[in-house]
Amino acid sequence: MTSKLQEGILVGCGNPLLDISATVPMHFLERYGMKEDDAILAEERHMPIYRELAEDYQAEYLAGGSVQNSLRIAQWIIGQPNVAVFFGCVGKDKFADILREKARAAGVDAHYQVSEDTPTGTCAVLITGTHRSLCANLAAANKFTIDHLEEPENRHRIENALYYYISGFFLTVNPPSIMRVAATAHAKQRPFLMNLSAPFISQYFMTPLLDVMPYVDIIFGNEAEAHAFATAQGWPADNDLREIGKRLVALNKLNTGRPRIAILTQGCDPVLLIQHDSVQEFPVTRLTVDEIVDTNGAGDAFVGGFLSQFVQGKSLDVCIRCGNYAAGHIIKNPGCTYSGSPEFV
Ligand code: 26A
Repeated sequence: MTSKLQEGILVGCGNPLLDISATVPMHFLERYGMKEDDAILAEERHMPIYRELAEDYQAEYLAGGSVQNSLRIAQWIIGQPNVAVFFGCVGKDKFADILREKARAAGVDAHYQVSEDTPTGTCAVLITGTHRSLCANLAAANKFTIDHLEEPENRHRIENALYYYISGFFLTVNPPSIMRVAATAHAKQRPFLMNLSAPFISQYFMTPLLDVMPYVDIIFGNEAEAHAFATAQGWPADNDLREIGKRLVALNKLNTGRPRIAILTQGCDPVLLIQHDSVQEFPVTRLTVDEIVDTNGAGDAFVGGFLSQFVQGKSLDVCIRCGNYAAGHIIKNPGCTYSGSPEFV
């Protein structure tokens, strides 16, 4: 980082969650009807998972929540605090204190709405080898209301930002807030970035996702999420990822002066950058199994690395290379955490 960035230029909204992470045997997932590398919302039958992980599997507690992860990683790479502002809802408890402290330490300017009567959300992270399965109990995160964005100081923060990033996950909580931020971005001609987040978002939240899509300048996703979107849209089942990317960028867009871009990751296979009819590939450095601690947060870190360069006006090429660097780094650390100073040049 050489030149100083304006504070608060990047605004994100999401679910602040504390990750409860442990390595478990496959039969643990099977017992709860969960799949490897999936992300779901907890139902009543999943509630015992959190206690089981803590009592029987020496679970680790780590700051999580997809957007907050991305912003922490972006801040780590930018190296100048308070470039990123985060909104989400937590409870009044110890877990909220941990999240607040981790955000602050990373340099994220978090402004949480606080629910008086609901605990901070948690996410069970079930590690099986190089896979991870997520089960989120949103709790307080689900209590987020648009009132929080309407508080004068937060309204000011949103108006003053130059870049906006919201996860598809947040569609499960508060679509009106997403539409509000998207409309502000549009009115000010500033980039609005979104993530497909998980297959279940396209399966069950397609209506609000399509409502916001015309505002989306850059859409992120991995191969499973892109295929889930394609299936939910009724696109041909044999569509390959490139074809799905081209269809994603061709969906209706409000600001036609800035054509949509899709960035699709596929694990250790190359990242695809889709613009108009062109598809570019960006290779990923393959880690050995021994180097992998866990893949939790890899997608979020990719976005974080991307954002760290995007807000500095760097080319998409540099943004994606930094995304790959950040994802590679956090895979070598527990959850979406980093160690040492960033080494991206
Ligand atoms: C609405 N859901 C299901 C979620 C999440 C989520 N963040 C927001 N909303 N489900 C899992 N996560 C977070 O994703 C990160 C890994 O990509 C987890 O907290 C984890 O840190």
